[in-house]
Amino acid sequence: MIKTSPMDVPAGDVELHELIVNKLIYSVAAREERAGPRDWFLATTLAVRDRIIDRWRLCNAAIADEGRKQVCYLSMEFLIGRLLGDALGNLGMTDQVRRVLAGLEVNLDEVLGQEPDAALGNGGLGRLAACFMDSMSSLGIPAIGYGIRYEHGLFRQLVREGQQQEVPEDWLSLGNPWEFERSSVTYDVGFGGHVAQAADGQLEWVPGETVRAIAYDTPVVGWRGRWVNTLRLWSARATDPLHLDAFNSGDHVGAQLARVRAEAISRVLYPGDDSPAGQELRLRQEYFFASASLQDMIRRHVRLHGDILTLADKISVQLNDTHPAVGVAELMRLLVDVHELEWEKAWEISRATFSYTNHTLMPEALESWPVPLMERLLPRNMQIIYMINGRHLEAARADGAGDALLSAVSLIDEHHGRRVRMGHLAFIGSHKVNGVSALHTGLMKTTVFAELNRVCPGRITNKTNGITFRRWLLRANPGLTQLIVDTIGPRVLDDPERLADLVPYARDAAFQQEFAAQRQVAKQALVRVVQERIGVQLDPHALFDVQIKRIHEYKRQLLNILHTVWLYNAMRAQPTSPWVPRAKIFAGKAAPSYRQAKLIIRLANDVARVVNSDPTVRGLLKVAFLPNYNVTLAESIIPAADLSEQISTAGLEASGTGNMKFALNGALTIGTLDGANVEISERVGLDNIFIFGLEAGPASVLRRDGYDARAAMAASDDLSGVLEAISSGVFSPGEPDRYKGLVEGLLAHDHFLVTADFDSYVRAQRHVATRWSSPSDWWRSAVLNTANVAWFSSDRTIQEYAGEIWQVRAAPLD
Ligand code: B1H
Repeated sequence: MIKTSPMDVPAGDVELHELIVNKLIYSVAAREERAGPRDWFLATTLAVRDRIIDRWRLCNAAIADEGRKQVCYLSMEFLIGRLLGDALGNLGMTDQVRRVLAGLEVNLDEVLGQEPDAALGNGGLGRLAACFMDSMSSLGIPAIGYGIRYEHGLFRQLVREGQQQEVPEDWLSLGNPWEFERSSVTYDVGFGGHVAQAADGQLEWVPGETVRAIAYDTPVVGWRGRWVNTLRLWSARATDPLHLDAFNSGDHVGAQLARVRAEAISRVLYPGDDSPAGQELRLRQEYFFASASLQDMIRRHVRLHGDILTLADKISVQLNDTHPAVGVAELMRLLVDVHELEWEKAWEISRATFSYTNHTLMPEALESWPVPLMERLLPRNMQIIYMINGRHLEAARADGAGDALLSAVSLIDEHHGRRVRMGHLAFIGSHKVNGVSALHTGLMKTTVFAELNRVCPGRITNKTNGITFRRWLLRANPGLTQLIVDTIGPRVLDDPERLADLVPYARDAAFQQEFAAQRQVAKQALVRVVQERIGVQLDPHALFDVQIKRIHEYKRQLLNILHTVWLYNAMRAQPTSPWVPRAKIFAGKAAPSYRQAKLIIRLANDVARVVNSDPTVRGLLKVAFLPNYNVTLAESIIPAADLSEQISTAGLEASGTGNMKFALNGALTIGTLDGANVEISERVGLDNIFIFGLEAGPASVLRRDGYDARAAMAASDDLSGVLEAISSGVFSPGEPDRYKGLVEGLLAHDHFLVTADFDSYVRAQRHVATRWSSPSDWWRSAVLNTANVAWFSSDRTIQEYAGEIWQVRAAPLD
């Protein structure tokens, strides 16, 4: 019999016990003796949610009563993952809930495992938004995250016969206990139509189509439960769901077309990690959520403060990349057309309100929209963009800009058909523009935004990314966290800078052993996961060499595969040499339309199959490609990693944030001097990281002037051996030519300098093996990684944004 009677429950737990049981009975309508893990997940979440709501109300009241300035973080993506474990951790309730559930003969971990990942993002950009939401709540910075409530998040990845297959993801299918539908918070968003001139000369947009945005709110609770912010995601509905006339006259499908068209806007997340899908629907999504968010923000501001002129004093809007950049024109439209402000005043307010984060310099990822599409879909916004551009070019000309400079800074790109440059619009419309690592910000000033930086000096600033330690250390790695707390005290939980107190322990043999023991626990757990998911048996004592991230040529998973093949060849040639046993672990999704990335996944799987079934390398080398990489999988892989692969072509990875998660958990990095790797290497010290390869400057020269991979191949036996094996079908015996094209392509135009960096990479991997063979050296370096990366806490990043960009103060936390 299940103990639902509070009689045997410890006094301090009675209230929670009753709450959970009540939720199970009255909200889930399940019978205790029949309830399954999913029922208990719902009941537990609803119980915990009540605690959060109490605080949420207080925080919202405080923002209103105290007239606090608020951040509006506009992002197409929020890759938040599971929420229950995070909420329990932040509220300090994990142990108590575990105990209460155990009293009901329910296992907390099984309950946590019921929650689907909220995968409303592609990769780093979306995960950064999620870490920022956690930090803003933890610091008491009033904030709303605005985005889209995609019915289907990022696709689920299956691997069939070594190849990626995409199936729709369905996170909402069993309901979402975290969200509140706000049927009273709705806005109409227009598309198409024309611009009319009223008798008084005022221009008015008459849309041809109207879509309704409905708010869904999720509370975001910060560390120790002291502050709760809101994640407000918009869902699209038709204003007129059914054309009854058409329906009644028998056109049952046609009667619903408008509805299908409207609701398509929030149906699915675009799975492109680098290039905006060049499709109208994408632009409709961007405008839909930017407009609804800005309307919402203005309505709240006017209600609280009565005066639109003080908008920028009370609200700071951060544009997460250019995806919401059309908001610059939309805010101007709302201020000028709806609130009837003078253009100059509106522009001053708008620029003081907006700031913009750039996340990539890759040309294919810089959004631009064809002018004809903009004119058709958003005619009034397009007029406003012309007005902004006219004044902007006039000012530049007055400052002495010549034609070449004017054409480079114009919002309209005249070279590739006429297109609106969304990065330029975001730049011009913002008071601050930031990059996401020191290197990236420097490159912004000399590449894509070189000319705008001349015209608007001082606007570009750096804000190196960060990660929330609550999720990526405390929750993901409770064993290591406990060891750290036992060693340097619990203050580290509130103040990550205390991690530096671990430095003296780096040489302490006993501490090293305990540190290594925690890694071993995490590795054993991962071994089980890998066995369950793909049936590959890893040796927990092997060096776990891990690359997990989106699959992209510039991230160079191919380089890692080439090294895997090199190791395989070398081990087979000399199986009795003292090899360091390795497990090469890969995970990541490829954009469905990205053929080369999908081929790389296939190669990784083909190499895995051959290597794993070859008895000569048994005990020396295993390769695992784990399907369906997501936040939850990352949480179990990262604590188990010994080596973190951060090997992008220098100059191309804006920051990276996985690199920080690994270093925090004590993995050593093998990496190029790219993105935040540069700053990580400065902090952990060059003795505790394996840096290799071309630096950004020389790499860009080589890429520009052309680089001859055939020469590299001729000069390196190692490289030619590897490429010949792949190209001749060693890993695809059933189809020997499968990778011929890939290898030929690499030799013809190695755009990402894989072959250029190969020898240097293999050398660095040898240093890795040498260090591994000396455990006291390895673990000293590992401890020094954990000890020296406190700066990469997203709390630090957010404090910089708050002080230098948003001018927003944290609320006092009790
Ligand atoms: C990053 C993107 C991105 N940069 C377009 N750019 C997208 C671009 O759907 N789209 O169209 C989606 C995502 N994502 C990443 O941002 C960088 O590559 C990382 O280096 C960086 O760490 C991360 C967060 O700043």
